[in-house]
Amino acid sequence: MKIEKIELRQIFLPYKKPFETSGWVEDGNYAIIAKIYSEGLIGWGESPAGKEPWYNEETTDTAWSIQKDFIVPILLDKEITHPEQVDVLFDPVRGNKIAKTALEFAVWDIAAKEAGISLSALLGGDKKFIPVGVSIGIQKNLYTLLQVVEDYLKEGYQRIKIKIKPGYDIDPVKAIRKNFPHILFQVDANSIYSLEDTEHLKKLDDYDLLLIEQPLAHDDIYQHSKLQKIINTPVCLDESITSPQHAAFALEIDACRVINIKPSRVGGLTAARKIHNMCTLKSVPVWCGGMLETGIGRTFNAALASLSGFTLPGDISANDRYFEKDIVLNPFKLNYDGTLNVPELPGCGAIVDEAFLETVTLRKFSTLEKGIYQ
Ligand code: OSB
Ligand code: MG
Repeated sequence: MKIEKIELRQIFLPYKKPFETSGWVEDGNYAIIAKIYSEGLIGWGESPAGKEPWYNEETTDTAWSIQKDFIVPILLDKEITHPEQVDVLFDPVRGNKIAKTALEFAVWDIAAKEAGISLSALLGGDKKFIPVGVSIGIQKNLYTLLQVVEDYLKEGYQRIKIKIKPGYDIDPVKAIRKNFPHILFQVDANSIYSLEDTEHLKKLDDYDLLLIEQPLAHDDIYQHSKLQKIINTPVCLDESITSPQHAAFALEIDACRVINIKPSRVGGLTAARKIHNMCTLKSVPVWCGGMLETGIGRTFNAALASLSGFTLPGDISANDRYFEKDIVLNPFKLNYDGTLNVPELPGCGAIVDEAFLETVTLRKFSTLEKGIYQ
């Protein structure tokens, strides 16, 4: 495939409700949507960078600048024979994984469309339905939290994840476990604790949690191995696994017993699948996390989660859990058994509502035949 033209647009799509973690609040999705043209085909991608650098060091602005100045020029006019080449092409640009993702995704989308098969099939996925859960932000009190959990369980979500922070950890976990003794249940700390909190975190061992996600520093792996030696709850890494190499290191030193794979955190599907393959060989369970993506990014997560090693429910909830109206015409709907259908259309499967996309666009960039223009 020859990459003939690339368009970027930064959007703002408000969430139904603000999403609060241990360290920040998000009011909407500020992603960058990429559209790539190649020989009559169109590929879509999404870089779900935040407006502020609270999750990791990237923001919408840094991603925009890296894409415009470095990533787009690398990809433009290239002849790509396999989407795995993109990872190699982007490698000279250090870090900036979220920035790379939209373009990497779009090439995978075109490759699947070229082959006339779904992205899941191209990746080697073997599931038609993927089990999903929901990630619940910090609520104003325990009563509201229990209500929100109950509502999502009634909708059919298979697993509940709550965000925790000091002063809002043991009590909410205890309350949920008491009211819903048999549910699949896990917590996410988004790097708010330190090793000094080990004894406190050990109290979570009493509540049969599937895992605790990223309790310690966002850039730490070693201290997580010290924590994992003392607590029984499986540690799951999110923020600190930014490459297959980090995943290998973390598994080697038993810093985690589960990995949350977000393709956007590791630069795209090629790296994400490598981590999946590595974990499968070592019988380490993985699940697909999310970044509150639009209906475009969501399809890539779903295709990835169709691979056999994704045995735990993902944070790939139905679109209506996030948005009043999404930028796709075919949003994911939750099935009664708490699964989502893996898209079957050729490519990623998102049918983009381009007229609506235009109305939520904050800025645009396009390459033309000669040179790059804004
Ligand atoms: O830590 O997993 C996280 C959302 C934004 C940034 C980081 C995280 C999250 C979530 C929600 O937990 C995942 C989703 O529903 O997409
Ligand atoms: Mg997380």
